[in-house]
Order: sequence, then C-alpha cells, then structure tokens
Amino acid sequence: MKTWGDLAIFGGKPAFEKPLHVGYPNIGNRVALFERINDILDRRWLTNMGPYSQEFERRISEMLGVKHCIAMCNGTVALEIAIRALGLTGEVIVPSMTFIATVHALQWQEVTPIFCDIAPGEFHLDPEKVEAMITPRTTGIIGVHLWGRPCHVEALTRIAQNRGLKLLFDAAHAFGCSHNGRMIGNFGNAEVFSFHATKCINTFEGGAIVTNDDELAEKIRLMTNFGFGGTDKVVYIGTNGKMNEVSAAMGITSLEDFETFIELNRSNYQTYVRELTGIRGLRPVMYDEQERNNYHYVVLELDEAVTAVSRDQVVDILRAENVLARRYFYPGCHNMEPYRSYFPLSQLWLPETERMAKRVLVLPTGAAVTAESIKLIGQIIRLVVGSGREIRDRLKHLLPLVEQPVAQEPNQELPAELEVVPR
Ligand code: T4K
Repeated sequence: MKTWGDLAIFGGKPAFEKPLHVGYPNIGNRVALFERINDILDRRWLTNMGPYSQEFERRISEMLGVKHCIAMCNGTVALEIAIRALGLTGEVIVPSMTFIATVHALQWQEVTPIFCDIAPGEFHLDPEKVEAMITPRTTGIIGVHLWGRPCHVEALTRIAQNRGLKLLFDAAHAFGCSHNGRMIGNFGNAEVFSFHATKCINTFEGGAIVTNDDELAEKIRLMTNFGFGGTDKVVYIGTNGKMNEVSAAMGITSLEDFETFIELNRSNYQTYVRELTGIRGLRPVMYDEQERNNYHYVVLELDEAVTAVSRDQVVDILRAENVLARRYFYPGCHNMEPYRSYFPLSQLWLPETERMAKRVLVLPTGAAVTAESIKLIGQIIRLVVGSGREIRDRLKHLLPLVEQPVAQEPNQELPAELEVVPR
C-alpha cells in the first residue's frame, strides 16, 4: 500500500508496469474472425455492400428493433452523411460537451454549429437553452448521448416537432443502451453510431446510421455509394462512406460477444463505484439501472473545492502510475479551432460546459483492467484525495504532465483552408 510520498509522480515505482488505456479494444473470438476473413479472401468480395456488411446491418436492425441500418466506414462520415441527407443548412444547435467529430461534421458541410450549454450539474443539452437559441436560420438539433447516457430525448423531440426542425442523435457511445425501455437508435429522424476500435462494438474503424424513415434510409444509401442508383446510373450527389467486409466481419464477431463485453464492463463499473463511492468531492457518474447500458465509460466527477487537488492533477498522478485516464471532453469544442476563433466569446454562454469540462475524467475499463487493478486505482485516488492539500502543495514545484491548451489567445490568423466564414 502506497503512502503519498511513494506516488510515481514524486519518483516512486509506478503501480502498473504497463499502461492501462481508456478505449482498450474488445477483440472477441479470433478463430471466428479469422474464419470470416478467410472466407472474404476466398470469395474475393472485399467491400461494396458485400454479404458481411449486409449481415452486420441486418443484425443491428434486429437487435435494436429499427427498420434501417446503413453501415459506414466510420462514425464521422456517418454524421456528415446524416447531416447532408437530412438537408441541414444554416445553423444547427449542438452541445460543446462532445467529441470534436460531432461539431466538425457540421462545419465540414458548411453548416454553422451553434453551441448550446448543458443543463446544470448534467452532461447533456439543456432543452430550455436549446429553445432559446433557435433563430430563423436554425434547421436542426444534434443531441449527444454522452458516455452512453441518453440525453433529453423527449424534450428535444418536442422542440424539434414544434419548431419544424430536424433532430439527429450522435449515439457514438450508446450502442446497446436503452431509453425508457426502447433501444437507442429509434429516436429522432436518425441516430449515428461509431464502431471505432475504442467502442464497445468495434469494426476497427466503422459506424452506422439507423433510422425508421424509409425515404431517408434510401437517400442515405445512395449518398454512401456515390449516388449510384444502379450500374452506371448516378441519381444523386454522394460520397464513399461504405464499410468494408473485414470491418463488417469484425463487427459481426464483436456482436456475437457483445453480452460478454457488457458483463465485463458492468462488473468493472460496479467495482469502481464500490471503490470510489463515499470519497468527499468525488462522484462516480452513474448509469440508470432501469435501462439497458453498455457500461463502456467509467466517468468520475471531481470537485476541486473539496478535494484540494484539481482534476488535472489527479490525471497527472494517475498517468505517472500508468493509469492513462482521459479528460473527455476537455476543453469543450468551443475552445478548439476553428470554433474558438469563430466564437471568441462563447465561454460566456457556456458556463456549465466550462465548469463540467474541468471536473470530469474517464478511467480505463473493459479488458484493460481487472478487479484487482481497479481496487488499486481506487486506493490511489483515495490516497490522493485524502492528502489533497499536501499533494497540491508539493505538485506546485512540478510541471503538469497533461497539456493545458486553453490559456492561449484565440487564433486570429487561421490557415487559409480554415477560413470558412460561418454562414
Ligand atoms: N461522436 C462522438 C461523441 C465520438 O466520441 C466519436 C468518436 C465520434 C462522434 C466519431 O466517431 P469515429 O469517426 O471515430 O468512428 C478516440 C476515438 O478515436 C474516437 O473514435 C472516439 N469518439 C473518441 C472518444 O476517442 P482519441 O483522440 O481520444 O483517440 P486516441 O488515439 O487518443 O485513443 C483513445 C484511447 O484508446 C487511448 O487511451 C489509446 C486507446 N487505444 C486506441 C486505439 C485506436 C487502444 O488501446 N487501441 C487502439 O487501437 O479519440
């Protein structure tokens, strides 16, 4: 058992020999995967809506009870295609408390992202603030089911219906989760999943758009394959968003082991909650046990006013111990380029996002950890918070390990390719 003087950040031996990663990939049954890959090679059908990609789509539709699933090469392209297929233009309301891809997908389509704050003490768009930010130029809302916890689906749906707006959900983190007993994937005009290596179901790189709207699904399929409506017949502007067969084979193999992945995540999450509950100034972010959850993101909220050590200091200390905790999603998209230059005053209307982005950290889970390693991580965090003042004072003499990017001035001279004036 360490004392705080033995912490690796002060020169002690790291608690873990090898780094423990957030987003350590789930692999599943290798034999089944290799069999499928051999089959792909034998068949010589490597991509372009092949049998594995069709099977992957079918399995997802069945699992979620959604009419259409269109598999994609990654979640970001899936967002871009969904934005385009929904006809979003002008302004779209979006949280800043998300991964940058949600926002870039809009800007990439030359749609202006309008950052809206999260609700106090929460992590999701505040529906009241969304309503207040609607202008004649607004065409849609993107809600994000952050860390697999569903956002305010009903309130956003009501607003979108009343105001004639499209509603898209970024469900990158929420595959296998439910809301009011209904699987995520069935809400809004469409929802987008990511199957990146770091997600609970992975296709190396991949994503999908799911929707119950036949016409929209048809449009998305065309857009995903260059607009081809038949051989040599292009009926629509499109791009290449297709999922290849090896990715689909990985996805199917992942799906077969999904319950095992979830069970491990759930057990890890419960161990973390046991180890980290009751520490003053710390709050594990809970899942709603009435719903289906993927338990894929273990998130901790830290109140520096109570713990004396800051969230960044805790992350530094953990990283020195080889626990590579992440600050998802610091510093908030509005503090990243090109958005901080477009909206230099946005911090003023995003106080809750600013506050929350400085308080949360995500801990390694899945196959990266064991119950023993979680207990050790819990002990380190307890120790650090228990000796918060002493550690804070001693850390003053050390340089931070994690980058501190917000203290710069907004970039006044953007590279030419970023000079897209918000329209
Ligand atoms: N919307 C939301 C809300 C999202 O969170 C994301 C993606 C998207 C949209 C877009 O979906 P995709 O286009 O990516 O399908 C990672 C992922 O690359 C990204 O997919 C994910 N969200 C985001 C939350 O996490 P980074 O920049 O943090 O990646 P990186 O390289 O730092 O890796 C993350 C952690 O995973 C590290 O601890 C290392 C570990 N790792 C990573 C890979 C690739 C592994 O252990 N093995 C691996 O193979 O973005």
